[in-house]
Amino acid sequence: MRLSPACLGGLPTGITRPGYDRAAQAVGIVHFGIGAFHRAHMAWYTDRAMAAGDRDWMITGVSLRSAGVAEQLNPQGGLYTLAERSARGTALAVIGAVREVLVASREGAAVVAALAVPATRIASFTITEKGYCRRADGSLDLALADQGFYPLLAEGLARRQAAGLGGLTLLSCDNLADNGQQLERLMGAYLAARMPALAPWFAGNCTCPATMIDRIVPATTPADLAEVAGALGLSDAAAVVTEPFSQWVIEDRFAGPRPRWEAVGAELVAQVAPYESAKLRMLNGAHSALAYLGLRHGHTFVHQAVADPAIRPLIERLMRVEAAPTVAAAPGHDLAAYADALLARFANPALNHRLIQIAMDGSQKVPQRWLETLAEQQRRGQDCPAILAALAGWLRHLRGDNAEPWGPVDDPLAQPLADAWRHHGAGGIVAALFGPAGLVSATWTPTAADHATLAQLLEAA
Ligand code: NAI
Ligand code: CS2
Repeated sequence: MRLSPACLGGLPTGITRPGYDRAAQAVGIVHFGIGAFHRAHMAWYTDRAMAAGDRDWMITGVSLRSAGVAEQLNPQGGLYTLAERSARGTALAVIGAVREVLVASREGAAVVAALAVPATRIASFTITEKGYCRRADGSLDLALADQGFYPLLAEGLARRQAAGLGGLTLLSCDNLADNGQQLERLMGAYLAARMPALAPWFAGNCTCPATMIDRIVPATTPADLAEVAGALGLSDAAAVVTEPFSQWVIEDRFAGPRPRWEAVGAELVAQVAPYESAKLRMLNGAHSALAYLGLRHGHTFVHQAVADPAIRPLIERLMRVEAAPTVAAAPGHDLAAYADALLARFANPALNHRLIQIAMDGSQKVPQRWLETLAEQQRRGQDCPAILAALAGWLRHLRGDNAEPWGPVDDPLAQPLADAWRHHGAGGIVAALFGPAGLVSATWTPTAADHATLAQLLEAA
């Protein structure tokens, strides 16, 4: 039998279940990209906010690419299990905040209608870094944007304007630097090009707060589903697995009402940047380094790579010596203790976080994870040997060094990056990717010394 609202009463004791009347709650949030992370993070916060007494914050999920998650969640009435795993064991909770999932490709009109309902106050996003459709210089790629969330959101906002409704808060929960500001700029650019009459209304009525989002959520595996089914006595096609840790820092700049997420652990602050740059440059920077160096050393999971004495010192250096000094920490945020806590999280033996998942989409991740640190340290005249070693690991990955056994490179720029390797080889690949006309990013221009170090590292491989 499959998990569904009718089964909630019969779940084994010890499994947390929704602490509110789901059927009585209206939808207040439309979420684009309802992948594993959203289910383990924002939906979990929202579920607990409603359990704490908040009302009408159910979530309508939107799938932009495939019907998979709709097929997992809709037959279960939106219910799914969240499994929190650590060395101490697993805690299970059934989360009730999702009402349904719409598939944009066949239910676009329903997505627009959901955005235009008066009770909807927030449109949120976990569409991966590439979902924002940015070019290497950060500008909007209009042709790509026409295929993504932009037209649906624009149409929904136009309906709200026409109906005299308030604007929406657009909440990006993706790992981009300045995610709120970027979304605001990109949506503004989309409207300027495609619906110029709506642009001033958007600017005057909608807000895009920045967020720092943190919880390690590996892609769910068949073994995870089997374990959850064993504990539930029911199958659950939409279960997600995560660590006990979670953090959410949100810029308190909403266009209208919002859930009381602060009652369930979120931090509402005036400035997210200090938390966000620490997280992106230290956690994510270390994660990507573990991915490319770990795959090279034959590892599969993060906990294996971080335990490898050939890799660990580089990761420590990357976080503590190279990234941390570039971060203007928030008051009371001890970055040395933060690095210690990150290493302990990476070592979680119960979380089989695949390096190949983190290695995906490097062209979209590397700029905010490594290149901003490199650029800042370059201004200070400091070298970053750990990041350069990781960067060489990524370049080798792009060359296809990990194709056996991991398959082809999974990156929206895979083809142009492979072409760049073919045309430029080890001697020219660095110049082709970085700097003002680079394929990947303009934020960091390598010096002659960086070129020499990278050439040496690539040769040694
Ligand atoms: P996932 O693979 O489970 O879900 C990704 C979602 O994004 C899916 O709904 C997919 O359809 C959508 N998507 C993919 N490419 C897209 C595109 N080009 N345009 C529009 N939508 C697209 O991945 P998961 O784990 O949910 O992560 C998603 C994002 O959440 C990450 O890229 C990151 O920015 C953020 N995040 C993830 C964390 C994690 O540990 N999994 C933690 C913190 C943030
Ligand atoms: C990871 C992140 O997949 C990746 O690239 O580095 O998703 C990481 O798990 C999260 O940002 C942790 O909050």
